[in-house]
Amino acid sequence: MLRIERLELTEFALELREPFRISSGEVRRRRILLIRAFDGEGASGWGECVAGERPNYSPETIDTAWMAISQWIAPRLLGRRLQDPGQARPLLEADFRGHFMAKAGVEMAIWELSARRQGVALATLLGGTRTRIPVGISIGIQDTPKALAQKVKRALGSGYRKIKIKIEPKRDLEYLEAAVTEAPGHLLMADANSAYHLTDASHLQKLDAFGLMMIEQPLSAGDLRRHAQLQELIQTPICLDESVDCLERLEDMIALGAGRILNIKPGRVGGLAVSLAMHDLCGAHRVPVWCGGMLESGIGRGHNVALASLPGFSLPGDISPSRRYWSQDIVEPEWEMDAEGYVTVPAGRPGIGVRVDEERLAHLAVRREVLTLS
Ligand code: OSB
Ligand code: MG
Repeated sequence: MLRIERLELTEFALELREPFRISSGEVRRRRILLIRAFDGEGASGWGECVAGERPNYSPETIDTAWMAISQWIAPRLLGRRLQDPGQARPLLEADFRGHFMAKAGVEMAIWELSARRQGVALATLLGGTRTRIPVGISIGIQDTPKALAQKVKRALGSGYRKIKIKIEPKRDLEYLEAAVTEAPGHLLMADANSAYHLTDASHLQKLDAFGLMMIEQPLSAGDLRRHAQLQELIQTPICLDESVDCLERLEDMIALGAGRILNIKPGRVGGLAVSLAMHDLCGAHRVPVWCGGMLESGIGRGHNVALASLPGFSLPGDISPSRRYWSQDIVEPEWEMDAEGYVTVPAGRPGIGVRVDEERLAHLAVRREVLTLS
């Protein structure tokens, strides 16, 4: 039994060590929204909302999420008794559409709170079995193919087990050509973040020559049927990201053949309960899954590591170590990757297994709100 007594929201920002550019925009400074849930008995848990500053990846932003949490989510959860953290999500469903990133940030804080109350690792609470997670890097769009080739070479040398290259029309074939001079195609994949249209099918067929692991989200989020048509025309397996924000969309993906692989981001799909259901459904249909990333701080990263410890996460996740993104993360210890390209699941420690540097967070905070009953 668990009662949510208080929710605390904090916004702060971390400077990325290098700008991260996708087809729809660039991030240099990551605005981050953290959620801390308290049980009123001395325990608390952390969550992170993955929404960006602008609605270029999804319709939500960090500011819409803040409003959704304080106006709509908190009143549905505060003071409620939950048998287990899996009961949080249904309370946010019946009369409240969308805002999955806002919902996820809070739901994940409740899972972490629950794990800490029980003194178990979040990975264990979720049913995780892996002790270490294979890691992939996501490389943003570079100014030149040569610059990309250098990044790919360095990533391979660091041990990364999958290398994802952001592409867009006019920055695709030449760039992938440069990438395959440094790494074999079966370690490479491309992510278009919805930059293409079905009318580009004959162009996208040219990507088949690279033997990529997959192409992620070539078309718009709503284009499930068009993704299925595209998959008929190309050899490279399509992996969906933006398109699948709830369990029903995953059912549609499978039924239509709109994608052969799923990128599960708990922050995109409304949290860990939905992620578990997606993991199970994909397992039943033999759809490989992996855990994506959203340039999270060490807190969101901890949730992703815990989720990726489930047995079905057979492909490397976008779970790079803290150093890849920040000169200093907000957690201790920072997330690290070994020379073989694995992150270790912190099995012996409760919750996500890392400590939040609260003093530094207080120093960096630009906005705070405490939500309680009354
Ligand atoms: O499409 O997977 C994506 C980051 C921001 C927005 C969208 C995406 C990404 C990434 C980063 O690819 C993955 C990471 O956190 O390392
Ligand atoms: Mg993606």
